[in-house]
Amino acid sequence: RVRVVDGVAVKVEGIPESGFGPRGGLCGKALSQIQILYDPYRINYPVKRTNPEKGFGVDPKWKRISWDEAIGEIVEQLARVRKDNPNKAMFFMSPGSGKCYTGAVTIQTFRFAFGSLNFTTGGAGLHCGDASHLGAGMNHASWSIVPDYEYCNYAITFGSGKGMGTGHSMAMVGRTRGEAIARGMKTVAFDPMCHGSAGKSREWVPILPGTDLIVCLAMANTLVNELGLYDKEFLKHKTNAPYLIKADGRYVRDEEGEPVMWDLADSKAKNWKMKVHDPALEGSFEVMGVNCQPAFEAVKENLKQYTPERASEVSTVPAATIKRIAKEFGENAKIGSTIEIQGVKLPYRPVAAVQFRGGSGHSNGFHTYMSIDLLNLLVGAAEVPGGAIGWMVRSLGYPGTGHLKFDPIATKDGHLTATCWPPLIPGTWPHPDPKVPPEKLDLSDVFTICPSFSQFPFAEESEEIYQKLGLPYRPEVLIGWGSNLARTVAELGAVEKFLKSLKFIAGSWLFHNETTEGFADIVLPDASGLEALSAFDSEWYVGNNPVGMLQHSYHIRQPVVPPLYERRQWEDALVEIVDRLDMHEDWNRMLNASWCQMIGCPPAFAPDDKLSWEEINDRLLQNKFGPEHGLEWFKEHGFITWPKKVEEAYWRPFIDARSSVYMEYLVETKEHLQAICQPRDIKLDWDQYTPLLSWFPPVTHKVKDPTYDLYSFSFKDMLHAGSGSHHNPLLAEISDNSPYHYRLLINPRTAQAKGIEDGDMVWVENDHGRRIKGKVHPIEGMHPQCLGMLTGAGSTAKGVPLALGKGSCFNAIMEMDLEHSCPITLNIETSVKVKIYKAEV
Ligand SMILES: Nc1nc2c(c(=O)[nH]1)N[C@H]1C(S)=C(S)[C@@H](COP(=O)(O)OP(=O)(O)OC[C@H]3O[C@@H](n4cnc5c(=O)[nH]c(N)nc54)[C@H](O)[C@@H]3O)O[C@H]1N2
Ligand SMILES: Nc1nc2c(c(=O)[nH]1)N[C@H]1C(S)=C(S)[C@@H](COP(=O)(O)OP(=O)(O)OC[C@H]3O[C@@H](n4cnc5c(=O)[nH]c(N)nc54)[C@H](O)[C@@H]3O)O[C@H]1N2
Ligand SMILES: [Mo]
Repeated sequence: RVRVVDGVAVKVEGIPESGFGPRGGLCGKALSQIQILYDPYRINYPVKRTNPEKGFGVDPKWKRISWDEAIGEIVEQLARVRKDNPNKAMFFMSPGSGKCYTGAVTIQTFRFAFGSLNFTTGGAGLHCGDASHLGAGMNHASWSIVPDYEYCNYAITFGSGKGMGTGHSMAMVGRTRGEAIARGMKTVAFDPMCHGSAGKSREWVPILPGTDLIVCLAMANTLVNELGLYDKEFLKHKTNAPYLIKADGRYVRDEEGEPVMWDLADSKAKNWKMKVHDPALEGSFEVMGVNCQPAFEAVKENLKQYTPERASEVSTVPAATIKRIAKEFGENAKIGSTIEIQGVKLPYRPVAAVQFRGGSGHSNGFHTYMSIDLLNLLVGAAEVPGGAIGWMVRSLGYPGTGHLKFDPIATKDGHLTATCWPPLIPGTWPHPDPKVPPEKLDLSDVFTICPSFSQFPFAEESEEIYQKLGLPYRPEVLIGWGSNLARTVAELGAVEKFLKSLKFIAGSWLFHNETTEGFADIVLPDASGLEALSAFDSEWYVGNNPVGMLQHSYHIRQPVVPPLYERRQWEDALVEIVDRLDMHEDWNRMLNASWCQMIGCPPAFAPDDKLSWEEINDRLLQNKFGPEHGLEWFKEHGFITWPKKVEEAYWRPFIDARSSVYMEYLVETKEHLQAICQPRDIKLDWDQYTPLLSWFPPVTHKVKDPTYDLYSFSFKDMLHAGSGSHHNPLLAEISDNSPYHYRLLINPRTAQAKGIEDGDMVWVENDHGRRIKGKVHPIEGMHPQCLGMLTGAGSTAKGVPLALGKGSCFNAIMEMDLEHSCPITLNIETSVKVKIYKAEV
């Protein structure tokens, strides 16, 4: 809610009546939106590059042009490639602004209407989501998970600031977390640094980057093999633990091709579609002449090798700590207990283990995510009160219309599948079969478990791999908004080379950044969050809605002042592009498919509709909430709420679908992918394609040269959003006065041993010779073998002078190739092994 005095916005406030937020409080980023609105460095007019040369640091020689001319050039380029091959146009967006859902929705809808398979979010997802979204999608049907803070008593985070300054729906999660702490919840943070999450937790467990996997396997081993603390009922009926597997690792399947379990109740093999009373979790059986065992038997056996002592050697976490936390987690789960909510009796499991970019952003990301989540599945703490819960994946409908109705369901092999997953993004279940030649630039049609945020086409090795796989075309045009992908992907030189290879780059931004200055041909002046209209911001249910029993809330965004100068909302410009390309039929079809049918609403758009951005928003609101709740109603009321039912919040007991403790699908995917990759000499770490969750050292742990003795990483901060917030005057002033924001943080004893003092200028160099410079600041809250720096610092863009030259750009020392990626999800390795040495000042 924004206070406007005499037409001038003066203050941003929270909305106490809405449960979707902190009930009134705000973070610094929200408060400083006013500074963005009136910043004198904003882009106010469309501009065109007149310098044909491109690259980091090149002066674009901007020339102001009219909106008509700017859209005209974009349309000309799009029309040209659409006739030739629409896939030559790649579209992009960023989650880096507060309008990310609106932007994602519209650009995705547009590119599918346009006919292109190519979309990128740059570094987004590649760093943070490939493993996390895949894992949450597979096991929870949701984009991400959090502890159900309303009921949780014991929460562990593995590299995640969820509710502590970062992560999704931070303000809402932060409030409910705060309330839980006030009533005594214990929080434990595994993190190399005592900052966002660990600094706000009861217990900080320092850990080496990339080793959460072995710690979780050791905790699972302790729970299963030592303490016998696991939820047999949950494993039997809500996971694939009882599915019978053969010696080759595959399921035993019946005549219908369905996987089977052994029902102890009547000593028969039955498939998942039948009523199985008491499926066996242990033992060995003979079914249809085949010797087999329940998957859980294999899981249990495999875990035995991961002793807390072994995990301790790798991770530096003391074995006794691993054992104690495993025991506390298991005991606090209160396995077998129930709770009554709204008169419904439900399992009560008040513990959760969650992670995000810090945990799974590694070359062992898949196994890491799944092993952390295994802790939840072992004790049955998933989508029940107190456990790990996802964002909204089940809706029984808005009561006034019955629309907005969707459910997670069981599909292939009885496995859980999300149905309101963001349209057109792969990643949940079932995974398609890998195929060649590929059609998509991100190669997610080859690496089909990757939720499509990949290093391709940015990586240096892209061309070589495209040739090996026979990708029949190359991109020419890049269009979108917001992202600063030139700097936020990784390996700056490779990204520069790719961006220079394109014929035309255009997009909409608030400020210039390395991407616009170095590479864009046309830059449009976007309207900022306070100047924009959107009913789409609440639209991404699985990633951006009230969790747990917090009531359903659907908010709109509306301009508090009209856009200043010639600024214009990007979505409004996009509708004009649809118009000028005469794409209405395709556009309306995609609006219906993605934003009506997909979420249990009737279609709302006719093929020949020619609607403005306002009219599209109005149509969608009426479609969901009835004709009396159109845009006019929402402009007056801001948001609509309705109570949540327990069956929606805690759907697990009501939905017959299973999560995985055993990744059988990897056996087949490995075979199919090997058949493609091996004859073409494409190397992957095939060992990771094992159905049994296992320890794989990340690439940083394979660096042999002992002079590279520090694990470096970057972290996010409550005050900043990616690379885009460092120029904000309010935030810049606070950051300039903080000793942490723009320094290289190391442990005081590490500094001393290296003869380095507070304020010394050093080089940070990786084992491939890439290096960056920065000023050291020693802090106690840093693992002695680590070096941390703030994400998004180190700007070189002239258009944002308050950010220019502050801090170091971590991405400049990140490697980007298959070796530095998770071979299953393609998540990039976000930790870098480095050495540091004094630099000349
Ligand atoms: N304020 C703010 N909020 C944001 C964002 C933002 O830029 N600013 N960005 C949004 C986006 S796009 C994302 S992806 C999320 C990211 O949300 P998070 O993943 O919560 O944030 P990060 O700071 O990237 O990483 C979390 C923690 O992981 C630690 N870490 C690094 N490596 C490891 C490791 O190997 N193991 C463990 N256990 N810890 C490790 C870091 O020290 C850090 O404290 O936040 C979202 N919310
Ligand atoms: N070293 C390192 N690199 C990282 C990360 C990390 O933690 N460390 N995090 C990774 C992750 S998780 C992510 S998601 C990506 C994020 O990387 P990006 O998607 O590139 O996001 P930002 O860096 O926030 O840059 C967003 C740009 O959008 C602009 N912007 C902000 N609001 C608006 C708006 O309303 N409209 C328009 N048109 N523009 C706007 C900002 O000015 C800024 O230039 O970075 C990844 N890269
Ligand atoms: Mo992200």
